Order: sequence, then C-alpha cells, then structure tokens
Amino acid sequence: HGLTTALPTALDRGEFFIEYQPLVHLGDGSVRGAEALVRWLHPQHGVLSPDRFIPLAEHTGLIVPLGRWVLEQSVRQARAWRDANGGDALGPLRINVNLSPCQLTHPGLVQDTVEILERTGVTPDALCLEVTESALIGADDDLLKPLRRLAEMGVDIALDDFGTGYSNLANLRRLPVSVLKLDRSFTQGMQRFPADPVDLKIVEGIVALAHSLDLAVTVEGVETGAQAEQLRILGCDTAQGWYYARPGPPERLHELALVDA
Ligand code: G
Ligand code: G
Ligand code: MN
Ligand code: NA
Repeated sequence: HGLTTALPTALDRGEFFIEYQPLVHLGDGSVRGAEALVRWLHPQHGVLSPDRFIPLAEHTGLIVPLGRWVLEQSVRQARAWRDANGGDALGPLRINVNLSPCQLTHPGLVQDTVEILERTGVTPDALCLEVTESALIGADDDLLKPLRRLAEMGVDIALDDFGTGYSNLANLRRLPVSVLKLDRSFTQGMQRFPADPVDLKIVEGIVALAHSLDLAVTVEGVETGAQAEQLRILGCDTAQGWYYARPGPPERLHELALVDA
C-alpha cells in the first residue's frame, strides 16, 4: 500500500528523524545516556512509529541504509552533547542504537561503524548496539563474528527485549554481550508494592546470573517510582521509561543531563 511505495525515497527526502530516551543510573538517578528511536514524518500520515515501518524496511532492504543513517546521526548527536558540555564535564553521555537482524548479516557493519566513530571522534565505549534476543537465538559463528569484532573494539552489545525469546541461559556465555535489557513485561510485574513474590524471584535470579557473567542489567518501561525502587533494590543497574522521560528531541536529553549534574 501507500507506505510501501513511499518508503524507498523517504530517506532521500529527509523524512526520518530520531528521538532520544534517557538511560538513568538506578543508584543515583543520573542520566548516563540515551536510546535512539527512529520515527518517520510521513507527508500524509504524520509521525509513524518504528513498529509501522521497520518490518517494511527490513523486507525491502532499506533497513541497511536507514540503519546506517540512524547510527551516524546518533553518534554525531553523542559528540554534540559532549561538545556542548565542554568535554566530558558531565561524564560522557552514551548512545544506544538498535540493530535489526538484516544489519547483522550485512558485510559492511563493522567497517561502517568504525568509519562513523572515526569521522565523529567518538570513542567506541560511548556506543552500545542493541540486538534483540530473538535475533541471536541459535546464532552461528558467522553471525556472531561482526559483533565479536565490535565488542573487542570496546563497543557494548546489549541483548534487547531479554526474557521474551526463550534463549538458553547457558548460551549467554557464548554471546559477545555486556548488557541485558530486561523486557518491559518484567517491569510491569513491579507495578504493585510489594511486587508479586514470584516476579521478584525471577528478576532477582536474572540479575544474579547477569552479574555473575559480568553483564550490566538495564530495565525498560519504568513508569512509576515504585517500580524504579524495587528494581534498584533487586540490583538492576540502569533504567529507561516514562517515569524519567518519554523519547524526545536531543535538546531535551541535554537539559535533563545538565539539571541532574
Ligand atoms: O520508539 P518505540 O517505542 O515506538 O520503538 C518501537 C520499536 O522499534 C522498539 O522495539 C525499537 O527497538 C525499534 N526501533 C526504534 N528505532 C529503531 C532503529 O533505528 N532500528 C531498528 N532496527 N529498530 C528500531
Ligand atoms: O527497543 P525497544 O523495543 O525496547 O524500544 C523501546 C520502546 O518502548 C519504544 O517504543 C518506547 O517508546 C517504548 N517505551 C519507552 N518507555 C516506555 C514506558 O515507560 N512504558 C511503555 N509502555 N513503553 C515505553
Ligand atoms: Mn531497544
Ligand atoms: Na526493548
């Protein structure tokens, strides 16, 4: 339909833009970075969420140039935040960028990433690439190789939507990931205070496993202070959600980080 025909030229027409949602340290509440979330400003339909067009972009192959554009814009933005602070006065704000499975199998991923980091003068440790758990289930060595290369360079790899993909937990040791992003469904279980004891046990177990493997735990979808507090007590490291801020323009992130410094 209409979206399918408009999508291939949307990138050239400059119709995509990126919103940023802060990632907050649960221990002290400081803003540590942001996740980049792409949107399409469609001339007829208005702002479309990624759920509406990412599957289409994957299907048509546009996801590779679109993903590269998102990566470059986001890393440039991380550099701009740093410059606006006169260096690293706030501590470097880190940037999380989502990778689709098609980008993982595209041969240019490592080189594109290296070039973008070099062009922008951003160090690899300021970048975290998010890959969904389902994209890595049963991943063979060929699929993992580019992620390993990036991880060796110092780029963080996060396992997104963790807990929804039925992956073998022992399998985690084989993956070059340094962050688990706990799926929103776990956070929803923390809505009541005190939370359901079974939910608490499950999250406690995942955090213990993650930390024993030297992985940091980020929680998504935090909407209330009670959720944040229970997840902090359970040992989660970083949080993201409407309780802190909705995804918004880059200036917003900078203000949030400054207020809190
Ligand atoms: O922003 P929103 O909450 O609507 O995001 C919906 C989904 O779209 C999330 O799962 C997110 O991971 C995905 N998404 C957002 N931006 C990108 C992107 O640049 N690339 C890919 N592959 N997925 C994205
Ligand atoms: O990559 P991922 O699918 O996790 O992208 C995050 C998605 O979750 C985005 O669509 C974002 O708009 C959405 N989101 C972010 N914070 C919250 C929140 O606190 N509650 C809910 N329900 N959705 C959120
Ligand atoms: Mn994500
Ligand atoms: Na997610």
